[in-house]
Amino acid sequence: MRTAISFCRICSGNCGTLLTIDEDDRIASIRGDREHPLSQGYACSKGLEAGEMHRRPDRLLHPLKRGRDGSFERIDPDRALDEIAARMEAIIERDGPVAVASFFGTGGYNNAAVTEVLPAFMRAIESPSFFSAVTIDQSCMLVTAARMGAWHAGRQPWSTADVWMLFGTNPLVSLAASGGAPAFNPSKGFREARERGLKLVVVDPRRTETARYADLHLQIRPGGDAALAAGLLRMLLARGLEDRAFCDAHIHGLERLRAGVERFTPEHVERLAGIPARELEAAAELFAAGPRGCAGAATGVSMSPFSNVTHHLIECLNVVCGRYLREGEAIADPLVLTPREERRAEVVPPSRTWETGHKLRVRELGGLQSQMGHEMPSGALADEILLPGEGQIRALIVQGGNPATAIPDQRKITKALASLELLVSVEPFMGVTARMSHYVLPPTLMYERADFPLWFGLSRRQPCAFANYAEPVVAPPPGAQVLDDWYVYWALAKRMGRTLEIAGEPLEMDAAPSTEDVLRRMARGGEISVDDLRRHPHGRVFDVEPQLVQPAARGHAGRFDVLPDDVADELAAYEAAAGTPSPFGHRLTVRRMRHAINSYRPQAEASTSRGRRTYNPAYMSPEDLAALGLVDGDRVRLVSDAGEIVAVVAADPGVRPGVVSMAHGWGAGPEDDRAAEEAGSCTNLIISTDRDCEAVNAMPRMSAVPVTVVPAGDGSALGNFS
Ligand SMILES: Nc1nc2c(c(=O)[nH]1)N[C@H]1C(S)=C(S)[C@@H](COP(=O)(O)OP(=O)(O)OC[C@H]3O[C@@H](n4cnc5c(=O)[nH]c(N)nc54)[C@H](O)[C@@H]3O)O[C@H]1N2
Ligand SMILES: Nc1nc2c(c(=O)[nH]1)N[C@H]1C(S)=C(S)[C@@H](COP(=O)(O)OP(=O)(O)OC[C@H]3O[C@@H](n4cnc5c(=O)[nH]c(N)nc54)[C@H](O)[C@@H]3O)O[C@H]1N2
Ligand code: SF4
Ligand SMILES: [Mo]
Repeated sequence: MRTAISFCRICSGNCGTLLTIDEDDRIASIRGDREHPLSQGYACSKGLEAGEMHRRPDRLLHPLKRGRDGSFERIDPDRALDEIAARMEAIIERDGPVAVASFFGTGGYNNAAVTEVLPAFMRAIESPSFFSAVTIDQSCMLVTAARMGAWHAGRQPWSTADVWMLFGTNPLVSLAASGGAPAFNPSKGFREARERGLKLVVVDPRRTETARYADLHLQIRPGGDAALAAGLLRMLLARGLEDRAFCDAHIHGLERLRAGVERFTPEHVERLAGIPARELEAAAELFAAGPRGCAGAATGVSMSPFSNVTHHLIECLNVVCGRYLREGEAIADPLVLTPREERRAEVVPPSRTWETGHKLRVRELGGLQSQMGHEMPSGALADEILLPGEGQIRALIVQGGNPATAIPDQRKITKALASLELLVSVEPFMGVTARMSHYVLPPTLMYERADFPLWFGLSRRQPCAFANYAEPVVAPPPGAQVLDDWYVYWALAKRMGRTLEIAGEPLEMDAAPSTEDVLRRMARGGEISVDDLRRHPHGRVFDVEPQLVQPAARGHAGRFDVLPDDVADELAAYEAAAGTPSPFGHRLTVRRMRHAINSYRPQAEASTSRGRRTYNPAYMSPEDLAALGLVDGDRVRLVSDAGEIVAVVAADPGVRPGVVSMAHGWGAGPEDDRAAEEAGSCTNLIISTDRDCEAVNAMPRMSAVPVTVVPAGDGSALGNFS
């Protein structure tokens, strides 16, 4: 037995872990690492049981090729790469590089090297067809920054905040960092902040684990957030609670905003969002009192209808109250492994990235600029694949994703994927997308490879100047032919005679670099070297020179555009839609489950034996269940305007009546009629990408989806869809 120090890469928490490894190089047990400066011993069941993920009997250990009859056979890794490269080359030759696309999923993000190498591969083959989970996740944030502008120095941090308002996020389970809320050991982070006096407002139709820490929980009607944010803005502006000096210096269109939200009186907000006037007032007062703090949102907002205008208005709360770092203030998280970026007290003006650059043929949709490059909207991927003619996508490589389950309108996206000439999955398990792929290339798993945490090279995500490095601590299982994720793209580029560039410099293309070489290439020019970092296996908060916000550049004239025309139009359209009565009785809302990451359940084998749910229940309030004559465990049909699924209900007194709260990423695929109790139910079978999509980024309406709940009797012989 030996022990090893590492960190978990299943979700963005990146909790420090201590592994016990047996004589056969197998992970015997995992504990949370108390000496990890951020997670301080915290780890969830997924991380504690990740040893099982490495040795699950269904883990893929050899590359597979699908035959005509749909069955898979092993193929030598080099041969698989030769064949894939040759097919990509032929498609590029015939149809141009646009025909070769990639989809970067959640399983790719927690692997630092591939986040650089896959975009480098797309640049090397000159293909603009880059898609990722970002555009079906929280791309409203990118849209807001590109339409309103963004503050170059970033927001005020959690550590000095007096108030925080969270819209549609449950970091206690998701470890999502909404605008800077604690994403490392979140329960401790929230508890300690409360103890020092931080006031927390949580806006969520469900009494979540996070809402338990709230001073004020607004149990909003799903999809009501735009009305609430507009009502809050109206109240703040009417009472003169804005930061006048900041508004005068940095905002364009404040009077337009004031006029635009004028209609959102407390009565109107109550009608649209179900929030009583006294709660609206209490929230406005808490937020305005600050004086420091922030409003942040995540998937409950980004997936609801009119998500872009909603997020825009939420960010306006920060803008009008000037909740940003000013000249001379210290930045919480200076970068230590890469060169510091200057951060200035100025507005980065709106960029409207989708108006220039590559466009899809579908609705002429443009791209969004993320950390990984120019991203095309995944909500339109299926249509783009299915639309014949010049520019059609004919090959797709999926990096750690499961688009067949993750992208709404499952029937359409699976039809599109099935129509491709070449579909490749870099994927450790046989999920719905892998099963459809021509080639499946299984990767090493986290404890088998060197890595940085997810937030590598990204400032504004960590609470301090923290850095960490993981060594590979176990070997892949004996005989396994697994490849480090990034290597796949290097090997394809080499075969296609292309040179990859990282941080503006070419990567060695004659002989494959090691994973460590790639990571070293990413970490250049910082104050701390990888060698320094490796002397601190628990990770370290580096005592570096403080980084201060610099003054605005000379002559800088950027301003926040708080209510551009398209945002005003969306607000009017929102109001009209929200005020229209619906024939559907309930609203289906998104949520996360503790033991799953989207469609990925790392401890799948262990779940049944430990009594965890093997499906995604439809959580409803006990009153709603009683009214429908249902009890916990009954089957229902959930009917939307796009289809219907069978689901199994569970009572949750924390769910607002009228709401069906259900996780996505379940179900066996549209052609597989395993029961809802066995495989779960795929909510994306009843979500459309033909209507209710955002204009800019094609984000579908994935939460607050109108549904009717129909009791399915004793449900015998019902499949997971009908
Ligand atoms: N209706 C509805 N749809 C949604 C959402 C919703 O809330 N509701 N949420 C959306 C969101 S936020 C997201 S991010 C997307 C997720 O969309 P995807 O990222 O496409 O889906 P995941 O299920 O996260 O797929 C991750 C895959 O990575 C694999 N994997 C795990 N570890 C590794 C690794 O080390 N290497 C590689 N190569 N693969 C690995 C897993 O086996 C899994 O198949 O879904 C979106 N879709
Ligand atoms: N355990 C676990 N952790 C995860 C994941 C997982 O699947 N499981 N997925 C990861 C991924 S890919 C992502 S993107 C993040 C997401 O991280 P979060 O956005 O924090 O996700 P949730 O925990 O689902 O929180 C969303 C909340 O929004 C609420 N909500 C739904 N509709 C509305 C609405 O209309 N208005 C408001 N105000 N609230 C609404 C839901 O009730 C829910 O509590 O989590 C990541 N972490
Ligand atoms: S899955 Fe996320 S929260 Fe759980 S141990 Fe791993 S990093 Fe931490
Ligand atoms: Mo996500």
